[in-house]
Amino acid sequence: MKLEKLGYTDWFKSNTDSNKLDAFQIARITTVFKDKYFIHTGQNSISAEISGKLMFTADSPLDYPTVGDWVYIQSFDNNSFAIIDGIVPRKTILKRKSSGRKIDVQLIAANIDCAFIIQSLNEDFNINRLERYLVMVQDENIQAIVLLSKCDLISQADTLNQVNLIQSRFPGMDVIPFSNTNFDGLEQINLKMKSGLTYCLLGSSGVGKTTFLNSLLGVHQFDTQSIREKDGKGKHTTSHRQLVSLENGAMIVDTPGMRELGNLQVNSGFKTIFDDILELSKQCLYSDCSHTSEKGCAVQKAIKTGKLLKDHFDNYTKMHKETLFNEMSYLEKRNRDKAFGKMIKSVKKSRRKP
Ligand SMILES: Nc1nc2c(ncn2[C@@H]2O[C@H](COP(=O)(O)OP(=O)(O)OP(=O)(O)O)[C@@H](O)[C@H]2O)c(=O)[nH]1
Ligand SMILES: [Mg+2]
Ligand SMILES: [Zn+2]
Repeated sequence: MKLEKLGYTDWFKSNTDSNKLDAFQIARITTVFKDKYFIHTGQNSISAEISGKLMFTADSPLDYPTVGDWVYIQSFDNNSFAIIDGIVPRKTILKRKSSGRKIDVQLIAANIDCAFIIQSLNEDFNINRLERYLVMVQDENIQAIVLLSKCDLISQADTLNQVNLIQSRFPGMDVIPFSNTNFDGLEQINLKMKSGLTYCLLGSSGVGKTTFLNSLLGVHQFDTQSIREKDGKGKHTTSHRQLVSLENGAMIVDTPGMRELGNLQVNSGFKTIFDDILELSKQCLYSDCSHTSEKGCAVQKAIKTGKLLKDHFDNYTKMHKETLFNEMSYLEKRNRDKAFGKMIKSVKKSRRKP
C-alpha cells in the first residue's frame, strides 16, 4: 500500500518539509493509547513513541500527534519500532474542551475530511446536541453528514419527521437514517463515501458507531455492547480512537462516545450555524443588545413572529456564554503555564551560573 492510499494527498505533500525527508520517513498515526502510538508507513503498521525533542518542545495538547496525523518518523529494529519526530501541518483538527472541570484542549482526530454525526432515532435524538457537533465540525470546514441510527426501532413516519425536523433547522444538510440490524440506508451511506478521504464517527455512547463500522467492514471486528451493559459498567465500549481502512478506499476513525461536548474556541463554525441570529442582531436598536428585554431587539421580534426558533436561540445563548467562559479560562491557563515555563527556565539559568 502506498501513502497516497492512506490519504497522503498533494496538500500534505506540499506542506511536508522536504529537508526532513533525508532523515525521516512519512507515516500516519492510526491509534493512540496514552503515550503509545501505532503508525502506518504505507507498508507496515508499527508501534511508535514520540521523540524526546517533540515531548520537551510541546507545550499544549495541540503539539502532540493524534489519530489521523501525518508524522515524520525514523524506524528501527527492522521496522518493528519507530520514533515520531514531528507533525506535518494539519489540514483539519477536531478538538473539544477536555471533559470535567479541567480547561484544556482535547484532540479527537486530525485531517478528517468528513464527519458522520450519529444520533439514534429511538433515544438519543437531540437537535441541540446535533447543533453543538455541527459547530465543532464546521469550525474546521469539515463536511458533515448526519446519520440517524436504529431506524429499525421506530416507524417510517417517525423517521421521516426527524429527518424533516433536522432539515428545516439546517437547510441542505445531508441526513441519512439507517439500521445496522436490517442494513437499511447502508448502501446510501456507502455511495457518499469517497476513496482516499478520511471520515470520523462522532456521537454519544451507544448510538451504534462501532456497530456501523463493523457493518461497513462486513465483519464483527470491533467490540460493541448493549446500552444496558454500558450503564452497568458506567463506561463506554470503545475506549480509544482508531483509524481503519475500508474496502471502498476510504478511511474512518471510530471514537469513544462523548458525554459532554464543550467548545473552547469557535469561530467559523459558530458563525455558520448561528448565522441567522448574528445577521438579525445587526438590526437590533443597540449594538450591545443582549437580546433579552431590550427595546428594538430584532432577535426577540423574530422569535415572536415565528421567524426564528426559540430553541435555536436558546442553544445559541447557552453555547455563546459557555464558549466565552471556556475561552477566558483557557487563555488564563495558557498564560499561567507560560509564566510558569519562563520561571522554570530562569531558575535553571541562574543555577547554571557559577
Ligand atoms: N436495533 C438496533 N440496535 C443497534 C443498531 N446499531 C447498534 N445497535 C446496538 O446498540 C448498542 C450500542 O452499539 P455500539 O456500536 O457499541 O455503540 P457505540 O456508539 O460504538 O458506543 P461507544 O463505543 O460506547 O461510544 C449495541 O447493543 C448494538 O447492537 C441498529 O441500527 N439497530
Ligand atoms: Mg464504540
Ligand atoms: Zn437584540
